[in-house]
Amino acid sequence: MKILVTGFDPFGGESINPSWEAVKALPDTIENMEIIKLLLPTEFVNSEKVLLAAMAEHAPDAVICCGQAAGRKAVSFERLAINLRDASIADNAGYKPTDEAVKAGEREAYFVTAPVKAMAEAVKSAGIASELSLSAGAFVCNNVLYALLRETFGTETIGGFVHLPLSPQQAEGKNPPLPFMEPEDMTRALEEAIRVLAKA
Ligand code: PCA
Repeated sequence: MKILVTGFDPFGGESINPSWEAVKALPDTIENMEIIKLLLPTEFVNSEKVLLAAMAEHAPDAVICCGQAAGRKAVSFERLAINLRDASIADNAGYKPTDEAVKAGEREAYFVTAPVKAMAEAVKSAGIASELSLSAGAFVCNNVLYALLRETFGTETIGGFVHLPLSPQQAEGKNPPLPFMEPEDMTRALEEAIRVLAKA
């Protein structure tokens, strides 16, 4: 099996993005699955293009995208993507859409096809806080997840999304204080979640 795992570049004035830090640190194989790591730009338009090009190139069996979600205290497995762009800050290309569709006139939402309950359970069993989430927001992460699930709809390709807390260095000095997680734990959480796919 081939698994494409993506992380985003830093945005919103941060100098790192814990999602890419965690993805970058993954091993190249997990239980005979080849792990392909890809950095996505935190840009509405380009992130979709970069993702779809990589999917066309590698034809992965599963795609797990990861992003930063300041304020979350656990590794969050998203359950759906909605057809909405509503940004509270500009993306890295300076684009700040309000109440726009990801794809005009298309379906309102897609459910992820990754086994999120088993994945969240596996992370919890490894002693790392995990949860399920009903909204990936309306910024670039949700947009990428919508694009991924639209592309894989009706196919065998598994699609999922993991939101990660801030890393300690990002949380330091934030007022009000925000939860954080150790980078090693975030990487291990992804590894445990991906391991579930070998049995899926
Ligand atoms: N998090 C943002 C976009 C990039 C990232 O890492 C989000 O939650 O939409």
